[in-house]
Amino acid sequence: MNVRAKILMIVVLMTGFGWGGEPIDIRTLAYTDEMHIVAIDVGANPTNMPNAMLWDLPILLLYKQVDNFNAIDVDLLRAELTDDFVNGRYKPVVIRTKKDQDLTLNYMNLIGLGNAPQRLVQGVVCKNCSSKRAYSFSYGAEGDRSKFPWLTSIHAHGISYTIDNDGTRAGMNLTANAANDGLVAPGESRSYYYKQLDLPGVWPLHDHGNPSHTVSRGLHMALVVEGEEKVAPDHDFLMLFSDYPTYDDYLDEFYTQTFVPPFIHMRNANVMHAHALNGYAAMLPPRMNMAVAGGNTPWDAMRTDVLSNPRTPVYEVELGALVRMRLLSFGSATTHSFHLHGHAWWDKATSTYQDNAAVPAGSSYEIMFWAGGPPFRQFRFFNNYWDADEGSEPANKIPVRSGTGDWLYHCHIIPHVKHGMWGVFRVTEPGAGE
Ligand SMILES: [Cu+2]
Repeated sequence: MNVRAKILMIVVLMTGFGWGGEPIDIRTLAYTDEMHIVAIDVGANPTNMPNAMLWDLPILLLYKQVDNFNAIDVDLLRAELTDDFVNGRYKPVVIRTKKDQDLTLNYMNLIGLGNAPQRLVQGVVCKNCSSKRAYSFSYGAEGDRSKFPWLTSIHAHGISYTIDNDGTRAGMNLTANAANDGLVAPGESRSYYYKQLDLPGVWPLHDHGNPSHTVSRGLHMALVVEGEEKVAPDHDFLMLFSDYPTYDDYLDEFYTQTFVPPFIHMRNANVMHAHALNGYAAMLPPRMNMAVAGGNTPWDAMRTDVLSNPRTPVYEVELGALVRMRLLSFGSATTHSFHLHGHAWWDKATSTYQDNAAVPAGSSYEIMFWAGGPPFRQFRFFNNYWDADEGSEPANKIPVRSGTGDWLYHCHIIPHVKHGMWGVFRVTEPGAGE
C-alpha cells in the first residue's frame, strides 16, 4: 500500500466512511401521550474532524428516550448512546402527538452520574491568555457541580401548561410555591404535564436550567403536534438546525470561576465552529483533505461517489413525490436557513416564491414542493409542469420542473456550510428504488 493510500485509509476510518445521515420522517413515528426521557452527558465528536486533531472529545448533553426509570444503569445507557452517536445512528428525540390530547413527559437527569466523561483541555484558551494552560473538565461530581450545579429541565414552546410545568426558574414563582420549580438535579426525576395540546405545530423542547450552556451542546428535542391533515405528502421530513458553542462559555468562567472549555478545540489551539443538522456537522476542510489524499481536488469535497456520505441527512425521494420539510432551529448563536438547489416553494408569510427559508433560533418553518418539480402551490394553481406524455392518465403524470439528480441543500449563511450545514437531496427516477 503506498503512502497516499495509507493516508486515505486512515482518514476514511477516522471520518466514518459510509455513514449516511438518516432523515427523520415524521410519518414513521408512532403517536404517543406519555414518554420517559433522560438527559445524559456523552463524550463524542459530532463532526467529521478527525478525533486525532482534537485536544479531547467534546462533551455532548443529550436527551434520550427510555422505557422507564426502573433500575437504570447510567453507564450502560451512556455507552449505548455513545455507540449510536459515534456510528451515525443518533437522531434527536422527536415526540409526535395529536392536537387536543394530553401529554406527560417523565424526566430524569443523569448528567454527571456514573462514569461521566471528562475532558482534558490544553492550549490557548482566550485572546488575552498569554500562556498555554491545562484544564480538566467534566459534569461529574468532582468539583464542577459545587460551583455550577447541573440542574436541567424540559421547557416546552407553544403548547399550553401551568407555571409548575415551565421548566424554568424566574420571577416570583418559587416564592409563591416551591413546587413550581421545574428544574431537576442529577439523579432525580419529575414529570411535566401538558393538558389538551391546543396548537398544532413543530415545537422546540429544551433545557431551561442553564440554556445558554446546555441547548447548544445538544439538550434539545422536537414536539410535533399534528392537527387536521389537509394534504397528505409522500414524505414529511423534520430537520433540526443547531450550532455547537465556541467562545460563549468563557462567560461562565468570568461569573462562576468555573472554566467551561470550548466545544471543539483543535490540538493546534484553534477553536472550531460546528453547525449541525440532526446533531451532526459535515465540515468541509476534512473532506477537502480526504479528496486531495484520494487523488481528487478540494472542489470534490461534497461528492459522495469519491468520498463517504456526510452524516447530515441524505434524502432519497422519487421524482414527483410530494415533500414537506419541517425545519426547526435551535441555533443558539445565530439564525440558519434552508436553501435547496433546483427547487422552490410558496412562502405563505410574504406571498412570494422562495428557494431559501430563514429559520431563526427557536423557530420552526414549513415548506412543501414536489421532488424535482414545482412548488406545491404552483402545481395546484397553474398545473403547467406535467411531464408531457400525451395520452397517459392524469393520475400517472408526474410534475417535473428541475428533474432527477443529487441536489445540494445547505444553510445559506455561507460560513455555516464550511462548518457542516449541508447535505444531499437525491431525486431518483420513479420506481428506481424498487
Ligand atoms: Cu446556518
